[in-house]
Amino acid sequence: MKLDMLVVGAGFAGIYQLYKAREAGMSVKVLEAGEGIGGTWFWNRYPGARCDVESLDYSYSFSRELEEEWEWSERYASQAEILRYMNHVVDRFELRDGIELNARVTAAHYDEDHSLWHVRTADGRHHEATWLVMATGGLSVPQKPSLKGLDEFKGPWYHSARWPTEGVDFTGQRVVMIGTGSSGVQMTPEIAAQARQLTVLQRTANFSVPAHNVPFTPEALKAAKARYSERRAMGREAITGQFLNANTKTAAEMTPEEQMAELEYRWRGAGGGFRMLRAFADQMSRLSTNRLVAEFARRKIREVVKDPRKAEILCPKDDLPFGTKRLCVDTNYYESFNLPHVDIVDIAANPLVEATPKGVRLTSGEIEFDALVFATGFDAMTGALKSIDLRGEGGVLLRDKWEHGPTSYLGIGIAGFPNLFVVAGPGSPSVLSNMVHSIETHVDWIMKLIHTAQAREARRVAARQEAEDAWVQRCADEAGKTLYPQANSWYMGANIAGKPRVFMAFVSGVPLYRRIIEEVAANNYQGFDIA
Ligand code: N01
Repeated sequence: MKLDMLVVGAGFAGIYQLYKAREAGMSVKVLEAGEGIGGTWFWNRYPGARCDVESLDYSYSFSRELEEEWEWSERYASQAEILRYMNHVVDRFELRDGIELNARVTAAHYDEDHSLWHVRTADGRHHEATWLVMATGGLSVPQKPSLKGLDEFKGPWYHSARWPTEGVDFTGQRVVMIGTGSSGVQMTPEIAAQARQLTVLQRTANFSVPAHNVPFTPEALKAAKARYSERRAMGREAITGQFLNANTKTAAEMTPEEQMAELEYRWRGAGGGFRMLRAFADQMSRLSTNRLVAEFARRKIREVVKDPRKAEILCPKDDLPFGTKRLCVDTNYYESFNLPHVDIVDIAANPLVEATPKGVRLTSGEIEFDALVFATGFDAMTGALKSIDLRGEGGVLLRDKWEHGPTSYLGIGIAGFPNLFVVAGPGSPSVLSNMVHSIETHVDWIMKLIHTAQAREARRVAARQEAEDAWVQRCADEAGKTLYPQANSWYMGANIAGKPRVFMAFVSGVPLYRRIIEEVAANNYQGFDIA
């Protein structure tokens, strides 16, 4: 049966897309690879997994009733609580029967003669739809490093993004963990609390800031909810789609005492988390200002970590501007290294050579342990889309089109791939923003475009190549005005060997981006052919 719409992925994006398409009276189905809904929050169930965007912001805003009735228990929600929330949303809005689980999409081919998409799943099933929405997420294809001889290792190994559902008990074990991004930083204190010994292998030190997570008291939650619409409105006008009380002054406009007071406020309890990215208006564009923040953060690390050897390894180097690799937000990460059984090893200086039956060999010698944990991240932004045999007009394979990096128009449409939309894809603020906010913005916009096409009885909606080229250039130009491209980050594709080095997100913020896409819509969807 031909559907109006197929959606790939049942995370935050796919669930909201299903809700909106049903509200519009469309026939729609979501195909989800996992055996449960939740996307990133289904797969990433490693110890300590928690969202580092505050729960009151990292949640749907489309339903006032939902906002009212759901009670977040903490300032930053745990993976388990977010997954409960997503399941609640699916049941509350009666969406479950629109989602097919265990349905990994392996191919999607555009049929030019009939203006529709043929979609196949791993078990050989075939579906057809006019519209195809890729809600596949930016961080859904895990990266296991090609550690030589891994098969030789006799103990168990785990990846943060494929954690066993039943959990892992490390009590009494010697554990080695590779990777110090957000996942590794969140896991460290949790594994340290169980293991007999934890050795963290770090290739690049990144900055991490304290979350200051707290449970909500009923009074605090009630007060926050009383001003929820104001909070959402402030979020919409903030660069990352969440209100972080951004300082509008540049560092040069402040005295050294004012600068320090600003930084202290952001590091301490009243601030915390991503507020540290907004201490000065020019901190992501002027190196001298960024260095003030970086030096402040290094001082804090040295204050917390008592062993100077460990502290020096944990301090990010001067060639990594603060925040240009995704900032980590932690609870007791640096403090964990004050425990005698927790150590950090700099594998840039002392490289990892291979796995052995009892552990791993570094240049300096072998470390023996019982269990190995990979916190080595993802083939970010493009991994999920490129893993599908996704073919547009003329049979062009997306994988080939994106050989030199992802290209799109507004991060939503891809020239040559009509009637296909990407939610929070490369070329949009996506991973630099509060994802749930960006997802709602995209889905609402996509639905309006579809309504426009339907009202005109159009069968084909496609981004124009020249519009895509101009947008790709604009994204690169905007990124070039910032310090972001200086880092070897996953934003740049630098964490995957051989991946093209391109800054993959729209860097200039949620409010500007929203104004651009609203103008495009107001100008008759300039840059799209609606035929
Ligand atoms: O992955 P990462 P992640 N040998 O890519 C190292 C989101 N997230 O899973 O920096 C040795 O950040 C790598 O080293 P280097 C968030 O957006 C959100 O931690 O490439 N080491 C790095 O230290 C986040 O940014 C939450 O030199 C290797 C680490 O592994 C994104 O997901 C929580 C290596 C990978 O860090 C990804 O985070 C968790 C190798 N071959 C994640 N390959 C929230 O709280 C990689 N590394 C919302």
